Amino acid sequence: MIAAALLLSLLSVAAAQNATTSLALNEPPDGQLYLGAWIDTGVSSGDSPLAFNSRIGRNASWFQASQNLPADPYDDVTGTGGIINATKVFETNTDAGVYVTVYPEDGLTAISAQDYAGLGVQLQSYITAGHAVFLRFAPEMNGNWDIWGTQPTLFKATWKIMYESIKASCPSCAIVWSPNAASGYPYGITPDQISNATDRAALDTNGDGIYDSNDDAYAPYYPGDEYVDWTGVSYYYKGIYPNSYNVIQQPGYMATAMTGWLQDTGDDGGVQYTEFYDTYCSKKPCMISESGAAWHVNQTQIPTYDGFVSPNQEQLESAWWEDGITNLTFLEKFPRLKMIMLFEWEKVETDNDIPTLRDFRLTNNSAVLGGFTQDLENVAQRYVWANYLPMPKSGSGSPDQVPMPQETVHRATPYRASTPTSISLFSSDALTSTLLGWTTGVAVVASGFALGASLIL
Ligand SMILES: *[C@@H]1O[C@H](CO)[C@@H](O)[C@H](O)[C@H]1NC(C)=O
Ligand SMILES: *[C@@H]1O[C@H](CO)[C@@H](O)[C@H](O)[C@H]1NC(C)=O
Ligand SMILES: *[C@@H]1O[C@H](CO)[C@@H](O)[C@H](O)[C@H]1NC(C)=O
Ligand SMILES: *[C@@H]1O[C@H](CO)[C@@H](O)[C@H](O)[C@H]1NC(C)=O
Ligand SMILES: *[C@@H]1O[C@H](CO)[C@@H](O)[C@H](O)[C@H]1NC(C)=O
Ligand SMILES: *[C@@H]1O[C@H](CO)[C@@H](O)[C@H](O)[C@H]1NC(C)=O
Ligand SMILES: *[C@H]1O[C@@H](CO)[C@H](O)[C@@H](O)[C@@H]1NC(C)=O
Repeated sequence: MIAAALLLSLLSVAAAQNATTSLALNEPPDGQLYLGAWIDTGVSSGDSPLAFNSRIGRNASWFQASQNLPADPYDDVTGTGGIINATKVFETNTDAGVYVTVYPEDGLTAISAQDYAGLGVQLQSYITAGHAVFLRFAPEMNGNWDIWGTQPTLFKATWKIMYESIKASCPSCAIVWSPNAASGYPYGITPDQISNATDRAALDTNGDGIYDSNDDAYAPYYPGDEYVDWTGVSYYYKGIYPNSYNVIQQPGYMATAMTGWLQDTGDDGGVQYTEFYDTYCSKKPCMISESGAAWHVNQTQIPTYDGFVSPNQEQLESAWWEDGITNLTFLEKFPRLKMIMLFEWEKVETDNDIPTLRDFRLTNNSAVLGGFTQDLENVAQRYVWANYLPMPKSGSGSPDQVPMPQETVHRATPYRASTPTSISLFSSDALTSTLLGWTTGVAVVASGFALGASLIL
């Protein structure tokens, strides 16, 4: 009896362990993670997943692309709009997954049941062709730079409908809930920009009548564990105020995406923004859904104080990857972080009314690429790489079976890519001539934030 009871309890311990260690959809084994890339495949860049793989000498496991829902008409001049062109992933001749970011560009209420059904069929066709799928819907919903932002009540209601609709036709699609990383929250957003009283109350999570960094940057938008397969954050380094010149990031900056702790030299030693890792990576695997450090190709407002030395592109970018992507201390500290997605784009972004051309790419400049691939070599075993799989030629799920856009329009402006265009909140008054480097800069940002962004609801 005792032996049987012991056996039974051992079995239940084993079963419980199995339950807690079972992997989520698309989750790589413990001790490993994915490296994915979001490539600018627009005609003006001419880049492709195949060319990216060739540059790094490895086969990335995921490639990201975005489309709107309802889909935009296809533009045959820029090659944008419509639905994503998954052939660009298939032509790597690997089983790399298709990571689809979907923007509800016409607003959360503009999506019909048919739109979801069509998206589900589209995504399922990639799985049928042998390519796993992530769907990241309406990302960065906690910011206000996109039409679906700062609407927590509507967002959660829409999300549940989206989740159930997609799962009905694409049960193996892994659906990613992915806010913007909390640093700088609430990103200068004022209560009058929140659409209604219900949402204003929902965003004042500590109920003190003030919408500020003490409020939870994520919880108001979380639809619940039963509606999420993976979690993630967008995370970038764009310099220090006013985000228009090149300066090396502070050590441990990558960890801030997980812990919410942003170090500075102020009285408190830093600012505690909403913690991410313990809350959102424990029950679900998590990812950095898009990421990069901005090299300001055309820097403006360069500090003139003695001792400021502008880094070169490789120095700036290596500080970024050595702090995260190739940093074993970082990877071991956050083992539930199971994907890092590179934003391989160069684009103009505007912060504080200063537009700069920003190069986030780790594989374009040859010195940057050389340094990156060399460091990646040291941690290559840590990452899951794609295997080889011939490109599907015909039949269900092959590119020729995926519905391609019928409509053709000509548009003047290129298709957008998603990154917050403004996360610096502070007037230039806050920047004093005593700026001495990143530490002081971050302190200025933090104190400017405390002064400027505590707005009464
Ligand atoms: C736990 O998982 C292993 C491997 O999948 C399996 O062989 C074993 O029977 C499972 N144990 C229990 C108690 O479910
Ligand atoms: C990457 O995939 C291609 C195409 O299948 C294959 O020929 C090549 O050997 C792979 N490269 C590596 C480094 O595995
Ligand atoms: C999709 O990508 C493939 C491979 O690069 C290309 O041949 C094809 O023209 C593209 N289709 C569209 C509609 O852009
Ligand atoms: C940036 O500066 C370079 C070199 O001065 C120039 O060729 C380029 O046109 C500038 N780009 C932008 C977007 O201002
Ligand atoms: C690696 O990550 C740890 C933990 O975030 C950090 O303390 C350290 O400075 C990083 N190393 C480098 C070289 O950036
Ligand atoms: C770097 O990007 C530019 C476009 O921004 C492209 O013309 C050039 O071929 C790229 N170089 C490499 C080595 O990828
Ligand atoms: C804000 O109010 C709540 C409660 O009435 C509604 O459910 C939301 O849909 C509404 N949000 C928007 C953006 O209209």
